[in-house]
Amino acid sequence: HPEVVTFGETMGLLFPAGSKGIEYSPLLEQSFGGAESNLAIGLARLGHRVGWFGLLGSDPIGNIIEKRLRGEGVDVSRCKRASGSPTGLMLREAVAGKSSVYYYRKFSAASTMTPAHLDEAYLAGAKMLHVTGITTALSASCRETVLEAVRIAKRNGVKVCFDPNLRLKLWTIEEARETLLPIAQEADYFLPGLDELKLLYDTDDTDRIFENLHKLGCVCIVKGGEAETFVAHGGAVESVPFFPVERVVDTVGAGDGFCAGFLAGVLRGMSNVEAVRIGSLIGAMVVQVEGDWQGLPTWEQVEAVLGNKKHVER
Ligand code: KDG
Repeated sequence: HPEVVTFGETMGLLFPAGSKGIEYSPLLEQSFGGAESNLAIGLARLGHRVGWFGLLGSDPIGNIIEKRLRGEGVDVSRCKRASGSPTGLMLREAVAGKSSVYYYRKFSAASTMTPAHLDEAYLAGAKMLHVTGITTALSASCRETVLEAVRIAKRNGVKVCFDPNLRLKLWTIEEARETLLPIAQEADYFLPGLDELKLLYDTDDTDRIFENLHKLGCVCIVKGGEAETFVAHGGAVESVPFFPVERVVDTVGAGDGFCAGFLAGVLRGMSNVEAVRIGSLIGAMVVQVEGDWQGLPTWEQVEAVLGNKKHVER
């Protein structure tokens, strides 16, 4: 049975083959991405049993996603196909260092998910449920599905990990606040970015932000300080320095990689601070490789970087 269960929308991804923008690129490369499936790939590579499910379209992009996740060792046994709506798509470009995403996901298969898609026994058998705010922004029925999954987890003693993953292309900040903060209240682990907290709490005052986090009462891991991650727990705040990065190639997926590393640390019985170190190492590895999940390491690669194991080249 999976140790961690997660669900959400995974979309096809199209992006220019060269450094030109979409408008002037006759060729687009193809991949896929989704915050929750990125996390699932991350955990699977780190050696953990993880299940991801969602509603995909009955189309080639859906096939690519399901087959690749299965190939990565993610349990997709609860994944379903919709008959009347397609797998969502996103186009991405980086022009003059500024990256933009264009979503084609309204009325996607994933947005039609309802609480009826939840398998209570499957969720109840896990140690951890991971959900993100993206799913709650897709539709009212998706929001209800996340809330119901959290209720199922709580009544079965399954820990809840929540990444707000604020996407202001999907909803307004007011709508986001109203939905995301109550879920954070229910979570055992809350993993926002500092920039997201500034928007959610409508303040740049970090002291006020931490006061709010302390009131939540859960373990809060705040990503993206200047050069550090903060662990706010039990009224105290600890800071964990970032891992140095030689060259940032693509920051998308870094938060999901961080979260995978953090959860792997927690599952391996590490302290929150030690688990954050693993998370930030993985975040640093992901940003050095193009793609949302391609740079996610195996546990052996993590150990090699930490110096616990020697790398044998040939
Ligand atoms: O966290 C990375 C995700 O943003 C990306 O894979 C796509 O899930 C995605 C989204 O909704 O933006």
